[in-house]
Formats: sequence, structure tokens, C-alpha cells
Amino acid sequence: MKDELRNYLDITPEVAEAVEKGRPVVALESTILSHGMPYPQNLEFAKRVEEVIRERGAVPCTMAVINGRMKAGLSEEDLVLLCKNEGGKIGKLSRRDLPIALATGATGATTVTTTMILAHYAGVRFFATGGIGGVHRGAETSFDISADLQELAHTPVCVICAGAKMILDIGLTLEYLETMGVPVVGMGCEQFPSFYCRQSGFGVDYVAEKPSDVARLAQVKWGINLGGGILVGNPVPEEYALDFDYMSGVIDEALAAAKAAGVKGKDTTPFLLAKVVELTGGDSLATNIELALNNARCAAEIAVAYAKEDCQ
Ligand code: PSU
Ligand code: MN
Repeated sequence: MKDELRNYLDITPEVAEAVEKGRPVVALESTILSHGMPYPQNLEFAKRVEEVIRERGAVPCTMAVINGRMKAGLSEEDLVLLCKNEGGKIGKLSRRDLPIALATGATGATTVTTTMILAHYAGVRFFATGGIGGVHRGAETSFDISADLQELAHTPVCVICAGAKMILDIGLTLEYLETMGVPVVGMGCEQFPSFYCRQSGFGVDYVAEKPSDVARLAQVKWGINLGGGILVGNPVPEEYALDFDYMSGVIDEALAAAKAAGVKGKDTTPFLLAKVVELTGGDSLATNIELALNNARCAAEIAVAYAKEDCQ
């Protein structure tokens, strides 16, 4: 870590030691906790996801900003604070918000974008999440394109997700990633998954048969100084997948509700996520939790393979 970063970033001793010794570490985001799942299921999930990473032989590293400090690795107290989100005071911090949060001593959850930034600062190469942000439907007039895609273009972190939700335009999201030079990998699948569903109708650039295939790709991409990220789509386990047509209907309804309520900008994604949970009577929450745990397992296996190949 660069010396000047020490003024702003706290890394737990466990994570710092693992990074120093080239051991596997997996980053986790906190927006999925504060703005993606209700309390107390989010707290239970936050602890469980760290456990599944440990079970696979890697060190978990959940990211956030607490009282104006970037944190790589959180205490249980931090997790409770983020999950309770009392009074809705926990911010949702993207790249543009990060310096403001640090300058004002704020507390906030990190999105895919800011989790990648903190992971990069802390020397962590792999990051498991649920779904990424992307090009929103109607972006041709709203210009709503998640900063996650720019971060994937520039920051050398490999993100393991269950694809992108159909609240987004998945075709345009993949076009954007192609323009930005981000390899999109299918973990044992030929189609980029669509979060609740295993398929989307859109193909990936490379089918990885096993976690070490992704580790090898990362070694090569960063080895030839291409920099930037890698996106891995890991489909939700069959038994938790939801019906494609059913979810398409739910998402259309959620989008209509967002339009009627006049929701815009950074509030759009959290609004849609909460609406989908409501409309599915909680079924989508169970799927969300299971797919995120599945991504954490996959990310840990990739990180373990990467560390074994000694290619840091
Ligand atoms: N998509 C999901 N679940 C999430 C998010 C997106 O299916 O929790 C969160 C992630 O933190 C992601 C952020 O980085 O929302 C994207 O927000 P926006 O669309 O405002 O960029
Ligand atoms: Mn947006």
C-alpha cells in the first residue's frame, strides 16, 4: 500500500498479513447489506458469507467507510451498524461519493465500484458479490449507466457475480463491457446469467470449466499489463433459480412502480431491489442470499488457485 493511503485506509491485521504473504483473500461489498437486503437477514448473511470464504481456505474482507475512514475488513460492530442502517443514515458510496465521505467523516456502504477501489488499495484481487450495476433500460434517454462498468474497465480486480438483474438492459451492459475491454467469463456456462435465472439469452466471451481457469486468465491479463478488471458470471444454483417469465413480469412491475414514484439516479437500484423482494413475497431474497453465498465459494476457490500458481 502506498504510504499516503495509510492516512485514509485501515486494513485489519489478518487481511494485511494474508496480502503480504500472497495468501488468498476475497473482498465483499457492503451496499448489498445496507441497501440490498432487509435487516436482520442481511446481518445473518454478512456473517455466513465470511464463513463460507474461510471454509474454502481464503480470508474474507468486507469493505465500507466508517466515520470517514476506508475499511478493508470489518468488525462485528461495523457489520451491525451497516446492516441496521438506522434512520437510513448509511450512505451508498460510489466513486464520486468516496472523497466526500472521507472529507466529511461520513459512514457509508461500498458498491461494486468502491469495493473494487478499496480492494485494489489493499492489494486484494478477487471480489464476490450478488449482481453488478450496468446499463439501465432506457439509458438512451436517462443516461443511467452504473459506475461499476467504468471501474471494471480500469481497476485490476476480478469480480464474481451471478450476472446482472433484468432491471438492467443486459445486452447493452455487455456491449459496454466489450467497448471497455472487460473479459466476461461464464463459470461453467455459455450464457451470462441474469441473477435470479441461470440464463439471459446473451453469450459470454470465455467459458471457464473450473476456478483455476479464471486464475490463469487473471494471471495472463495482469501479466501482460492490460490492467482493468475481469467479470465472472456464476449462475445461481439450479434449486434456487426462479422462473424467467415470472421474474420478467415482476421486474416490469417494479420498473413501472419506479417510474410512477419518480425515482431517479442512485436511488433507482435500491428501490428496484426492495420492490422485487416485496413483489415476490420474499422468494427473491432467499435466492439472492443463496446466489451470493455461491459466488463467495467460487471466488474463494479462484483466489486459492491464483495463490497456488504464485502469480501475484
Ligand atoms: N445489483 C444487485 N444487487 C445490488 C446492487 C446491484 O442485484 O446490491 C448494488 C451493488 O452495490 C452495485 C450497485 O454496485 O447496487 C449499483 O448501483 P447503481 O446502479 O446506482 O450504480
Ligand atoms: Mn445509476
